[in-house]
Amino acid sequence: MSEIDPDEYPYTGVGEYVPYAGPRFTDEAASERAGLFFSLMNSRRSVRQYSDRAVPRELIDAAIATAGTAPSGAHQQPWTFVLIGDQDTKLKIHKAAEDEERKNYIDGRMPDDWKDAIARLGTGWRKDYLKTVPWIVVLFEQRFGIDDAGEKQKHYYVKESVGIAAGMFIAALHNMGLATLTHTPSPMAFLTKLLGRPSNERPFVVFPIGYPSDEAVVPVLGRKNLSEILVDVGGDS
Ligand code: IYR
Repeated sequence: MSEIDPDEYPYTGVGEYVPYAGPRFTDEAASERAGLFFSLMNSRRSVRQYSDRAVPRELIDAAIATAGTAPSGAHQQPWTFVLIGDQDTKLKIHKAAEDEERKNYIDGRMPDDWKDAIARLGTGWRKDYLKTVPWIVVLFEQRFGIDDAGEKQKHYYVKESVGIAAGMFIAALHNMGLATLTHTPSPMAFLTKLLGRPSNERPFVVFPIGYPSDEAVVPVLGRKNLSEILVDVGGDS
């Protein structure tokens, strides 16, 4: 192991260091893994029809643990995953979410341009899946922390950090054959109260989680291809 030269890395920091323990692959092995992982992730879709088949709690725990490995601003890990498995709470979330979505879709709170933008997704105010799924996870962002002395602690890059954790959560679930979707029943403030969360936390996204129903369908949407999302500014590296 090479020594860390404080002159080359003046910001190395004050903590202790251990050797990096992540995997190292040959280019060939990396390429094969890359293809497999792309195929797996490219089969992910937001699912709105679920089976009521039970999902072992340990699978959800594993997905949350995986999400918790996400990088975060100042390594503050500003996320809380609230797990709901009891039917009574699911029904309360279902009712409150539909109440908000009815105002959005039916009572004109959602502007026409927004309605137009999501029309091809086939969504509507009814959110039956919130009653069907065995689990709901509500991910909260911690806008600031509270230190041991009860003082407010500033959190950095909260949305970026929680967004990355959400992505890793979705990938972990998909890797297990579990389905989910990112539901944001806006406004979501009712979740803070309903789930008894402290005032430094704000709901970020609702994840209904379960096995897809055998009849589940998803809209034909296609994805942008690589040349549409990659800008190559030249060079061979
Ligand atoms: N939150 C609403 C509306 C909605 C908004 C977007 I942006 C979507 O991509 C999908 C739906 C709902 O969940 O129905």
